[in-house]
Amino acid sequence: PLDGGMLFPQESSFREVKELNGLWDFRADGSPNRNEGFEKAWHKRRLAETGPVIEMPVPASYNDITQDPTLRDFIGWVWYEREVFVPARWISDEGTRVVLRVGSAHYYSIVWVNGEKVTEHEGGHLPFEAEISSLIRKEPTKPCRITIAVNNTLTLETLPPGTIQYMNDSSRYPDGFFVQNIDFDFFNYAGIHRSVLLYTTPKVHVDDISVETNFMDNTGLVRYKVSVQGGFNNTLNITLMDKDGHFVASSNGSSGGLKVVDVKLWWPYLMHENPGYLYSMKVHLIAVSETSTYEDEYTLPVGIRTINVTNTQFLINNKPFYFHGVNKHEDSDIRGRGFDWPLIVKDFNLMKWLGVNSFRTSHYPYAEEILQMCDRHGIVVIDECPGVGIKDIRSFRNASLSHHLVVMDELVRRDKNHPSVVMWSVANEPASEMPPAEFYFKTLIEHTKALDQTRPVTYVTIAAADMDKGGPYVDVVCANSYFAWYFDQGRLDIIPLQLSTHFENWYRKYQRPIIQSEYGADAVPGLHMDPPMMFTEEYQNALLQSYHDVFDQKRNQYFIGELIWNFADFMTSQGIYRVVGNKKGIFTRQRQPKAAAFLLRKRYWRLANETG
Ligand code: GCB
Repeated sequence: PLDGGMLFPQESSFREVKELNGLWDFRADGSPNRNEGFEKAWHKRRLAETGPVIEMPVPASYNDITQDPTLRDFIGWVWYEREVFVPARWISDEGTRVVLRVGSAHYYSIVWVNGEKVTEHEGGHLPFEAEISSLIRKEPTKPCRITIAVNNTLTLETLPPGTIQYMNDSSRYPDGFFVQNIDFDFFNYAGIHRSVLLYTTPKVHVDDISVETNFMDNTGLVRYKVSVQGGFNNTLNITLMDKDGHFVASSNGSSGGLKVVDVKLWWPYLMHENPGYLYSMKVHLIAVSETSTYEDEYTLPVGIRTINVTNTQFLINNKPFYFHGVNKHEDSDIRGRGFDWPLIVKDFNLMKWLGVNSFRTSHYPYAEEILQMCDRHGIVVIDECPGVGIKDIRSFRNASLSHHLVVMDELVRRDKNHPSVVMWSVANEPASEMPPAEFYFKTLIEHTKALDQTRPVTYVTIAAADMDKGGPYVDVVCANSYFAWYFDQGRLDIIPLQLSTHFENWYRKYQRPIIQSEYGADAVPGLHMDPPMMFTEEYQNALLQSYHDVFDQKRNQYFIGELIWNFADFMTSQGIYRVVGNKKGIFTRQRQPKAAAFLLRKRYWRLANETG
């Protein structure tokens, strides 16, 4: 189990937050062994004193910021640094705890403050933090220098995995020439992708909160657990308020239940006239130690809802839920995978315009701010960990599995309280037909279920039902397929037969509900042909339409959802299958609609009326 909680930083009367976003000094370590930064201890001095630096925005991927192809495709350590003034009151008040938090960095990070190492973290897409209170008190009058070294090298033990291949034929490749091999279809963007923050809590503070919700008839129940760090004599008061701030229920102590009379349930978008209803749970702490008194407060949004899965249905609040949604990426021009509010809000507006009620966080956990928006808007989420591209038999070994289990620990710890998150996905398209996959997925799924007993668990498969080894362990079958695209290219006429057979095989074997978790076709915007040909907007439309006809036949049986691949075009590595990235978006990378967006919109609003 992990040490401590990972509550989203929040301001309250007893907590402050200071964003460190903006321009940082930056240098990629281009030395042949990529190790000069450590040999010369760049963290000991200002980065600008150890060599040339450039300005780098945080948050952003560094890859597309400059005109330098070496930096775009860089593999190895890059160094970020900036100085920050810490408010004097944070330093003088010994009862204040100061924490440095990185929302996410890709992939391996080491953090120093004033030259002293404070933490390291393995894995992108998830937050990490370090308490730096005593360090900043050592040199109270100087600005505090934060250095973060980030390495994007992928190995067989990272998630996603990757390998480095050295080319040794000196008649064809220069000395030291290497390529990175990856088995996933998106650009390996790197850098500091989410906000870097300093935040404070009282020394004795609310460290973690977990809630589980239920209801019976008109009465809701919120069961909670609060953990506190430090203190002797802690008093915890818990107050639940409705959306308008009116008192609903209260309790005290570190665990208990709150009863909600005339409960307003959390409903998905388009399933109810008032979707995304959130209560606020205020956790108030007074801690008395031998010498002092501490006070802390943290407010958690709480949506009251239940999730259940039967052989044929996915139930939210005991009502069948049909997923009509999208797969996304955190991806856009220039900033790559960097957090960007205008992009996020635009995407939500587009999703609502489309009539989307759900999405999958393909292929890694998205920013917490995105999940908070899903909570508020009632957009249902399948929360996927970065287990993508597990294709090499060596990535099923124990060392890889151990890391995968830790990533699930971190993911569940971060996202457990979001009502929008209705299912965990532990992987995307692994080589689940390989013999070691059975033990691997059994262990991984059992582990995830032990962490969270309230949500179903799945992984997304591309294998056929008779080959797939992890199928017995999932609650919902999430199956991808690309009929008439990667196979039988151009032959739209085979879709009805092949897709029906595929579904029937899965259902017969496992009797689990099925989601079409990916399907689609590349379309280069503006390319037209009738009769349709591959890569035209007409072909994308025709392919989707053929899939939809089959979905509609299975919808009242065991078929519970459709997630198009993909919401928008996105960047990939270079290769003959990709014309400047993957073009299966129904929107362009700049979020303009292709013809398919209008087809989907018509369908989703119709489905909302029929199923909601
Ligand atoms: C898939 C993958 C996704 C790819 C997509 C494609 O099966 O899960 O990451 O981008 O197919 O377009 O090939």
